[in-house]
Amino acid sequence: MRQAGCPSAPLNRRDALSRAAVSVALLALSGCERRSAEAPFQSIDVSGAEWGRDFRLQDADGRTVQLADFRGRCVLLFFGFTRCPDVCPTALSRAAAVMQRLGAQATKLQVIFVTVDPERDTPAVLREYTRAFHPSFIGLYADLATTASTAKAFKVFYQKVPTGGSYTMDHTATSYVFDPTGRLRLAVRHEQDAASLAADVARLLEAGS
Ligand SMILES: [Cu+2]
Repeated sequence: MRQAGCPSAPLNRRDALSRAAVSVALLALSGCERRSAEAPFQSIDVSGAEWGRDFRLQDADGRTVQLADFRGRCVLLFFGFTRCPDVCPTALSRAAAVMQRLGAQATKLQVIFVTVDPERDTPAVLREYTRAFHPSFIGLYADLATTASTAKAFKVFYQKVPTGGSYTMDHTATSYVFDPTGRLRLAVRHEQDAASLAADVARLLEAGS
């Protein structure tokens, strides 16, 4: 009865059945949660993480910047490089859209772009780049060793990829959100939309400092 050349059919069926079972279980779970607690964040909740505690980097004016400078506000942190063709512009455009959605609360969110390419992203380049997305965004940099240790502390991977006579950078596309007390709370997938990210940030702001 089963056709030769279609060996995956039984596997698919089993897969579909187990997926249905999982869905039912998840539905039951979410029903419970809705009664007892708030809905989960749309971003990945990394509250209590032992990593990503702080950074010490330079801003475009050469001032040392660390997380404590933003107490009382949420921080959206992203690592990238200004010559990035796609991922960084997308992430920063989304951050700008989040600002717009936050409305009056937008002053309570600081967006920070950390370059993983400090050799080419000079302070002037960084300033011009971040301001093109939103006047309040800031770009931070460090020497190569500090850049590497900071990225590692945030579980961010990056590496140079040669392109003919030049190079581009591969890098992690995750953004991070800190709450107003300076604790790392959320990891944001590159694919997540501005609306759900804005809702998550608003919730952290409402929870207070
Ligand atoms: Cu990028």
